[in-house]
Amino acid sequence: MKQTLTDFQNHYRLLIDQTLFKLVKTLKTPKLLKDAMIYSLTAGGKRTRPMLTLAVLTSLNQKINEEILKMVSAVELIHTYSLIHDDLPAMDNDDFRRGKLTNHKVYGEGMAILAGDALLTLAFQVLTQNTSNEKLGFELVKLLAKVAGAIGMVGGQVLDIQGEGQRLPIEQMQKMHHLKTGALLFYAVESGLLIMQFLDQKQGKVINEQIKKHFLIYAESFGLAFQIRDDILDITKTTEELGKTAGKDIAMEKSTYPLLLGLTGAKDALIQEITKASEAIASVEKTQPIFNSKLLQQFVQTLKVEAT
Ligand code: GRG
Repeated sequence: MKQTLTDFQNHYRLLIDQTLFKLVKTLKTPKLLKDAMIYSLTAGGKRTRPMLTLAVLTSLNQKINEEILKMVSAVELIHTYSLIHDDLPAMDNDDFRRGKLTNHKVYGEGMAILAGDALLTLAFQVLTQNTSNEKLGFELVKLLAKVAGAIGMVGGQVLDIQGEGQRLPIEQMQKMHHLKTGALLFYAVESGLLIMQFLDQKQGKVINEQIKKHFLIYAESFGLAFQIRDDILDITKTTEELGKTAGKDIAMEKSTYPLLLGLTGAKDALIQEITKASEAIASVEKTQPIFNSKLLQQFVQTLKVEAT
């Protein structure tokens, strides 16, 4: 595989953007709602979650077609809804996200809530209407419902709210992050394995329990590393650099890795998770020559922060 992660991201970013835009643009729904949904969907997200699924599929030699692009985009609809709701005055109360005004600042609170609701439900509609293999559609819906809901991201958000103003024990903070941020990233990897198992008879067979275990260790450590990085950047970058209010975690008295471990401790924890993910994915390559770990290795390395 000659392709670098940057080439890969440049190529698929455009395709994911187009897929998401089309999914909403073609809805027969009031223009105002559509505008509010499209506003946040096209506000410059990095598309980390669908990109991660595509990297899993590509690492296993799966060709990407239009149907797969729709399937992998569903999680981005959920992610976008979660950010719109997270920014609301009743939650984190943010005016800016990705350098732009938050959804409720442009469309008002009511419309922002509804745009989030509509994106959330659209994700499941997309999976059921665009997956020709019905059993695969069902399995993806089942997994996405689990990671996005009360026992996943929403549950994590509740633990986050309950933890405000307290210094949580590290295990509790980790559990909260594992659900709030980790669950969708975990889905991004696991859904890639599911797609392989259902769509590619030959390659899908490669994914035995041992291989799956390594991928899921990668997914879990990727999720934790992603959050530790986010916590570090919140205190080391400016609002302009972040595109959202810096220092928000301290202002809202949230438990973060730098608060509990110190900045150096948080950076060490980040390196530990990146190494764990990297080793897990390297083990797949050792046992499965058909698998090329390059993209997934590069992907997790993008979570490093500069040492100071
Ligand atoms: C409202 C149910 C509900 C859940 C919200 C995801 C989430 C839960 C809150 C977001 C708060 C936050 C900043 C979490 C840290 C990790 C995170 C999800 C960062 C944003 O994800 P990126 O960097 O965003 O992938 P882009 O802008 O690239 O799409």
